[in-house]
Amino acid sequence: MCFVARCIQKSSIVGVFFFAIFLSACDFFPDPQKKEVSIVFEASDLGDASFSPNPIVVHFGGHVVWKNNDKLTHSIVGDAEKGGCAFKSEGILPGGTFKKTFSKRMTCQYYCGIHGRAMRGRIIVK
Ligand SMILES: [Cu+2]
Repeated sequence: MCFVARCIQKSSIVGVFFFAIFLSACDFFPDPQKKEVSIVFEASDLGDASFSPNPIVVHFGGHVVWKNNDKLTHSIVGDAEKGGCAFKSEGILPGGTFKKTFSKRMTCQYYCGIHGRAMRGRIIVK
């Protein structure tokens, strides 16, 4: 094998090695500011059980990522009538996600913009 080929091979092995370390570090140190909420299978009319976990506690400045594990599209609407969190996601397709950062300490109620309050959840921002 020529010198250049050997160099390239060596550097890619080193690259893969560091990339693997980087990936495993991500597993060991998950983002403490990130909380994931599942929109559960057949969530449409499960009430408080449409989201899991529910309620969820997130630290001030942290964010919540909703993952749609259902076969229908849902959306997330912050319930402005019940506490001061007014926000609205686009439709979240099956398998899709929506991320929202919370920078104020509060309790936030939310529901699905498509199925209404038959799907509801709560976020406690500490
Ligand atoms: Cu829905």
